[in-house]
Amino acid sequence: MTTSNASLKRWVDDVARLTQPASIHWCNGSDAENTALIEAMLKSGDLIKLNQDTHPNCYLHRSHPSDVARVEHLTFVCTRNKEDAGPNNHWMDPTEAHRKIDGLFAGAMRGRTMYVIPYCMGPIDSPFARCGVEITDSPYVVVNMRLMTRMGDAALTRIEREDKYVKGLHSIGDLDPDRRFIMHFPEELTIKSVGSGYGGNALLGKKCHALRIASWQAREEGWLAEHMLLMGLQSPEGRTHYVAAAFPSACGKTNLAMLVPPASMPGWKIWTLGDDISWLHVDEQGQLRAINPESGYFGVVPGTNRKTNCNAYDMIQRDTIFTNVALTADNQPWWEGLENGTPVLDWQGKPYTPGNGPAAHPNSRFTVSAKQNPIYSTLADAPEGVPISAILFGGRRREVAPLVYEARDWAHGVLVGAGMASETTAAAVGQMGVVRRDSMAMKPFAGYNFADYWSHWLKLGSGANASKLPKIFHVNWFRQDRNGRFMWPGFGENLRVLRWITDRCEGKVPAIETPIGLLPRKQDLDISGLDMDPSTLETLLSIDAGAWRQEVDAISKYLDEYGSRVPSQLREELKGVAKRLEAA
Ligand code: GTP
Ligand code: SPV
Ligand code: MN
Repeated sequence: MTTSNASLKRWVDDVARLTQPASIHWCNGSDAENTALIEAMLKSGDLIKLNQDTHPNCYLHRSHPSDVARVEHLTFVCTRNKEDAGPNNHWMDPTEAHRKIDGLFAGAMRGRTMYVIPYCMGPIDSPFARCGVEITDSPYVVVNMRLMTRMGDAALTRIEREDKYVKGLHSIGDLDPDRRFIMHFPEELTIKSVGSGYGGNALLGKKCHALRIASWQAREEGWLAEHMLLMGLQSPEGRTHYVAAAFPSACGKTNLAMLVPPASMPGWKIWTLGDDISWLHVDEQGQLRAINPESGYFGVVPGTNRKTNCNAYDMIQRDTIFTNVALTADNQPWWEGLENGTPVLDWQGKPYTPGNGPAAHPNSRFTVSAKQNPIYSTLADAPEGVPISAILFGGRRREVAPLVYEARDWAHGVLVGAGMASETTAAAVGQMGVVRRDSMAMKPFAGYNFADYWSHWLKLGSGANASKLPKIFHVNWFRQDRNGRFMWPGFGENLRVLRWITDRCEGKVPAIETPIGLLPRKQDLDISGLDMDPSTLETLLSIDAGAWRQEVDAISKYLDEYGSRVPSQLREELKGVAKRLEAA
C-alpha cells in the first residue's frame, strides 16, 4: 500500500532514506492489523498478556524505567523568531533543531519496521477536525494511536483530498535521556520526537499535534485548542449543559468527565465527550462550540476504583492497554488505590516489596477506546460539536483557592485562567507537589508565547455573541486541612459544585460579590448527606484577603516575565482585583 498524494509519498520516502528501516508498513486501522501487531509485540516482549479470564484483550506494556512521563525540559518549540515561542517554552532555532534531531534519526530504524499512521483528530466529517501522519518505529505507538485517534484508511482519504496535514516523525531511538528530544516546528506543521516511547512524548496526535501545533493553527484561524475535558450535565428535568474544564495533568479531568452522580442526587446524568483535549470555535451565531479531537483515553490508573469512579473502573476491564502497572500472582493488573488483590511484581517487573515505593508507577496509564465508556455521549461524533455553557479552570491547591468561584465576565475569566497555579504531579518528569503558574493548564502545551495566547483568548471573547459567551469558573477539589487531609470529598460529589455552576448559568441563584469573583451563598451549595461540618464548608468558601494579596503579587510578577507583549486588558483586570482586595 502507498498513497496517491505526491507530497506525502515524497516525505515518507525521504524519512525512509534518513532512518533506513527494514520495511515500511502503511497502517489501515483494521482489526486484523491490530491483532497482528499485538501478536508480534507479545512475541517481542513489548506486551505482556494479562489474565484473559478477568481482563479479556488486556495487555501490559512496561516502558523503559527512565521513560515514564513527559519530559518538559526536553520539549522544544522551534519558531523562526524566539519571541514567538515565549518564555513558557524551551526554544531552539529551527535550522539548528532539524540538524540536531535529524542526526539522531539517521539510521535510527535500521532493522526495524517503519509504520506510517494517517490519523484524523476529530470526527472524520467535521470541518473542525485536522489530520496528521505519524511515522514511527514503535508498534506500541501504532496500537495506542488506533485507540486515541481516528486512524487508518478514512483518515488517509481525507488527507489525500485536503493535502494539508501535520507531519510527525517519531523513533524510540536508543531511549537514552541524553538523546531524547520532542521538537515542534509550528510554522512547518512538523513534529520530530526521538528517544522516548511514552505517552505524550510518542503518541504525536495527542499533546504535540492536538495541543502544541493546533494551538498555533488555532490562533491563525481564530479558534482555541485547549487542555480541557468536555462533558454534558443533564438535570432531572432533562436540560443538558455542556462544560469544558481545564485542569493541569493528573488533576482530575478524566474523573470529572466520567463522574458518577452520588445517590443523593437522583435523576442527574453525566455524558462524557472527552477527557483531555477540546477544540473550541465560535459558530455563525456567535456561540462557542467544542469538539474532542481524540477518540480514546490515555488515563491515570492509580486511584481508579469502583468507589472513586465505577465508570472508569468498568471501562478498563477489557480491551485495554495498561502501561507501567503492577501485576498480581494470577496476572491481573494492580495499582495503588485498587481495593482488592495483592501485587507480586512491580511496574518494572521486579518482585514487589512493600515500603519500597509504589507497585504501580504513579504515572501508570490505561489506553482505551472512548466507545467503552458507559456514559459516552451520543454527540461525541457530532461534526459541529456541542454548545458550551461554562468553562472551568482548576488546579491542585492545598490552600488559597476556594472550592469554586465565578469570574465577573469573560475578560476577568481570562485573568483567572492566565493566573491559575497548581502543584506539579507525576505526569511530567521533575519535582512533585511544587506550586507553579500553569495558565489555562497549558504551560506544557501552548505552542506559542503565552502573552499572545492570552490576547487571543481576549479577542475570541470579544468576537463572540456576548449573551452567548460561556461563564467562566475556577474550582479546587484539593484544599487540605491542617493534617493534610482533603477537605472536599471530590469525585462524584463534585456534581454538587457543577450543579451550582449550572444554576448560575441559568440565572437561578444569586452569588456573593468578593474581590476575586462571585462565590456561592452557603445555602446554594447542597452538602446534605455529606459528612462535613459547617465550618469546613465555611473554609472552603472563604477568601483570605492577605493570602490573595500575595497571590495577586505573584501573578503580577508572572505577567512581568512576559514583558510588553502582555495585553494591557489583562493587567487592568489584575489591577481591578488588587483594588478590590485593598478595600476588603
Ligand atoms: P491527565 O491525563 O494527566 O491530563 O490528567 P487528568 O486531569 O485527567 O487527571 P485524572 O482525572 O486522571 O486524576 C488524576 C489523579 O487525581 C488520580 O489519582 C485521581 O484519583 C485524583 N483525583 C481526581 N479527581 C479527584 C477529586 O475530585 N478529588 C481528589 N482528592 N482526587 C481526585
Ligand atoms: C498529561 O500529562 O496531561 C497527559 C498524559 O494527558 S500524556 O499524554 O503523557 O501527556
Ligand atoms: Mn493531559
